[in-house]
Amino acid sequence: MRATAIAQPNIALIKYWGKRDLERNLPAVGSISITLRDLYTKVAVDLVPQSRSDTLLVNGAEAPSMLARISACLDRVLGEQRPRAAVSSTCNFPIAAGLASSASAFAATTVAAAAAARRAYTTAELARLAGAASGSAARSLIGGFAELANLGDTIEVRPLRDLESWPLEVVVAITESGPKSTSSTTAMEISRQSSPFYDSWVNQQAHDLGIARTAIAQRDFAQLANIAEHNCLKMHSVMWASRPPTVYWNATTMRCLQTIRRLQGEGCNVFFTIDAGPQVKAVCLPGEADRVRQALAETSGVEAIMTSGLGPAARVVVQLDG
Ligand code: 2P0
Repeated sequence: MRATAIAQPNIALIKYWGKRDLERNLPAVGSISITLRDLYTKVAVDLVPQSRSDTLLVNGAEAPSMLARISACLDRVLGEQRPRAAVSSTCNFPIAAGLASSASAFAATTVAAAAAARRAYTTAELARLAGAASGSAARSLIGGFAELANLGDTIEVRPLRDLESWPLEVVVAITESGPKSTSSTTAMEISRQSSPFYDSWVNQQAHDLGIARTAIAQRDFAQLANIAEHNCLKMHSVMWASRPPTVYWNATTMRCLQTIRRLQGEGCNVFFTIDAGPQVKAVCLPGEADRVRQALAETSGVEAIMTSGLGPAARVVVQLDG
């Protein structure tokens, strides 16, 4: 039995950084994200009962380094006695470069595996399964604006607003397309164990989530911009102060921030956010994307630009027997 699913990456406006339970991959904080439309990962899962091992192709090439994590994800969705699977993934943007490729990959894998085996999971269950593989993947089970609530011994995702009713646009400035030097899982643990700012980060998150939730409900762009930039800079401050420090930024990252500050000074409705990598995501009101795109493209060191509107939830696109 086979199924193919597509999932879009999501960009956190209020960030997930830190784990409360490493074993079960439970986050230490809730988060709020937007799911993107034009970036995607498409995953086909083919259950092969006669096979003895899983296989993984990423963009047509064997990817042995990622296979263990995919196999563990399949175990969670289908149980350890499951048939082996041939998994094939295609992604239209750089992988492991701070563009949430693990969010879209694990959301799509979870949804495709469940569909291939005809398991009728609810969205809440799929989100928990995807989140156990990669925390941010849970949010890609929701389209538009999503909140991941951290409820103690579990997580819950819910939509905050659909993608049509506030069609924000995102311009991504790629400043370095290679894979990141430190995985987010490793960097989060270093932050938790050694950053003097970690506890205040965790303690202030409910406050930031509340402000962002209200800003999204009221479509208050200025308020959302203010809290999202603050939350992003706070997350990076936690990691800069850890030992060893984690600095994902490069000089071009900083230049992009200066470009965005200049645009804001000129009255442009745009704000920045940066994840576990050096890329800069500029979130703007509809109609501002061309101007933002041009300004970032002219910023010295920017390698490429991707633009996207808000996108839908992870979904099955093909389901076949035999
Ligand atoms: C986020 N990031 O909220 C934050 C902001 C990166 C910076 O979620 O360890 O790959 O697999 O649960 O989901 C990236 O971390 O981490 C991430 P794991 P994940 O989007």
